[in-house]
Amino acid sequence: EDGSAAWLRYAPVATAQYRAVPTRIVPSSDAPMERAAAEELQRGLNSMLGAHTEIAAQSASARGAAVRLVLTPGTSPEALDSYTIDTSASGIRIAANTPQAELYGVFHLLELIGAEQPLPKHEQQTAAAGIRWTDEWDNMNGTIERGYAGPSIFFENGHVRQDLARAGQYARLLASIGINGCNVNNVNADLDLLTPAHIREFARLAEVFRPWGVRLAMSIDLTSPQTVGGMSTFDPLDPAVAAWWKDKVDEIYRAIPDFGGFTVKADSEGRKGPSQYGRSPADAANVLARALAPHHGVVLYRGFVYNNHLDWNDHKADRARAGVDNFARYDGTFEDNVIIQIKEGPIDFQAREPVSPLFAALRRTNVAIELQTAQEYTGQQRHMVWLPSMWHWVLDTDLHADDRSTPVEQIVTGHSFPLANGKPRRGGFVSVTNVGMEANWLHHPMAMANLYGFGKLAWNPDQPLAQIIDRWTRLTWGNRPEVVKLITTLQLESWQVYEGYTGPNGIGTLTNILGYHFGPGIESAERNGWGQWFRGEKDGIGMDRTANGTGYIQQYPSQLAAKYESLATCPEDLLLFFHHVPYDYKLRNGKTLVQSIYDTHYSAAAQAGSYVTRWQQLHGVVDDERYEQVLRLFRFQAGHAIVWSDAINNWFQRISQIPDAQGRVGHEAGRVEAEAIIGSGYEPVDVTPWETASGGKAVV
Ligand code: BDP
Repeated sequence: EDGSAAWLRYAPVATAQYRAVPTRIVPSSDAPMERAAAEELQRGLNSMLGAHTEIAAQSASARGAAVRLVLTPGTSPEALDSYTIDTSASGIRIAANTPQAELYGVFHLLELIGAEQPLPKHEQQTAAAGIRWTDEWDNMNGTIERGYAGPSIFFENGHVRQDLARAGQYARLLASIGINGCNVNNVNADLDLLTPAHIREFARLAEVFRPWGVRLAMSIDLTSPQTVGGMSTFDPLDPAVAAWWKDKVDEIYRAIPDFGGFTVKADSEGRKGPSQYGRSPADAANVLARALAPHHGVVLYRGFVYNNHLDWNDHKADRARAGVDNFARYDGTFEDNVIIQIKEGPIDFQAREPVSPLFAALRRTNVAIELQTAQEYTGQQRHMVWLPSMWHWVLDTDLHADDRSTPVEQIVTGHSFPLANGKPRRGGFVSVTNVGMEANWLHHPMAMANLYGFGKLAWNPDQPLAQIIDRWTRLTWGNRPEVVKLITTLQLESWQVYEGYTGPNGIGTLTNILGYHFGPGIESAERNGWGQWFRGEKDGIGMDRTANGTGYIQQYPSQLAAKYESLATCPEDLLLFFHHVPYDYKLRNGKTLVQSIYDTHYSAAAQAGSYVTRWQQLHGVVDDERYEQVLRLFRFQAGHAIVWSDAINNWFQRISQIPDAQGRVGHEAGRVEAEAIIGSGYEPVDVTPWETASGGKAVV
């Protein structure tokens, strides 16, 4: 059990309730996707039920009991993927409106069996939105930006890999959770990506995705007309530039007829963009959109545009404002195949942020939500953090646009504001995933529950979290009740535990901001030019984003703005995101802010520590290989949670000058400091920043 099968292990199940499942499969046709669906069904049934299932010729469809796959295509190319499953005396019928939905129906049936659930008499499922993509931040040299599980499965040495077996396996995993697009390269795109030679290589990748209904997409750099085309400009309003993009896109579609589209990061973190020519994001997005439209391709233009040279001394400067400031005024001017891809929060994937107000500001423009399965700021797959808990909270957040109910999930699925540029709205969900060559894809055996959960929420954002994690656990670890109970309990508590020992009360992830984003680095998160600040000062802490401060809160629709603006109604888990308050500010639980910070860190670190002993109950119950891997990671997390909570509590005690009421800070029980050990050849040294080592010292 090396984890490579993820949730598609197809382990044997108790067969009693599946006796009536026929052993004959009648495919809908011999086309590649339909063939893949029939073969997947055969593989799953044989493996889980110990059956000898055969795939019949299509013409055999009329006679005898069978699992029948039926394709009834609709007329609109924009129709959402949909399938039904019916069981009756003559067998099981899976009917779908697209070949990929047929695959989804097959995977759903197999999932029910794998999780030992009863089969439905009749079930109908339709995707919540058309865009259900992953973004992979892979570079063509084989490295992955913010990838934590080995090198790229797509590229090496500047080329698409020769052996794409793993890319094909990944596409199958994506299809099994309803994902229909995969952008394979870094949003910080290689500048020579679009050369003819590379496009031919990308076509090979698209080929291994195709049987799984996963459309290949690419991130592109807007300077490509210069860097690849040799032109003197990349001004999106220059007709020659528009012509270049049109030719380039036509060339791509000749090689990849089902190409999904482009993702664009521009005018952000050093990437060039339309601002260089005084042009807008709409100008840039639309020139690409017009080239892609005849082929039904889309542009996912990222809303992650901000000035990364903000001045710390300017108390009005606020990176959180950038989304609305840069995009709201262009609402309604984007082509209808442009989708603005908005990170879930206004900063950058912190352990908790409020929802981006840009979702409510774009009323006549397509939008998709960008979530991050790669745990960049949430423990980098060395800590267990089940992010669907956070995502569900985000998707459920009601922005109250126009004083009516407009939860994020209704916005990104096109229900709250039904039109974009006069056409039915398109939108959806994107996950930055960054799988790698390590056998189990994401390093931590628990981390694939995040990708699984993403797929499930993208298909149906209303699916209960408890059901999602229950299914994942059964498929990944087996159906034994004690296994299911323990793993689901741990996963469901993990986000709040992580938040508790890293950054509660909306302070954000107090991590090393300038480098690798892992472990505490509190001072480095201030005065750094990147605007990711929490303004810890002598008098108090937190970013003042009220009307007196940066004014960010006013970017929300009025009801929500009023709630955040007032200390009396601001949710305390976002308090320091919105307000600058004194350290002895009284929280609703009666504790002072600083005491609550101390207590939360110690108790969350202790809870993370408890994962180890709780996990040990499964020794000999789950397979040894994954048991040991998880045990090792839980031990690491337990230790690192202590490092985190010590660092933050020491820092708070020093800056606030208010001691912990229980006297723990700086006197943590059971601690032996490395510098207190007398050893030859070692010397204590001061550590910078001091808070990242207990007592500010390490030994070398
Ligand atoms: C930040 C990452 C950086 C990405 C950027 C982005 O640290 O590596 O390039 O987001 O999303 O979180 O563009």
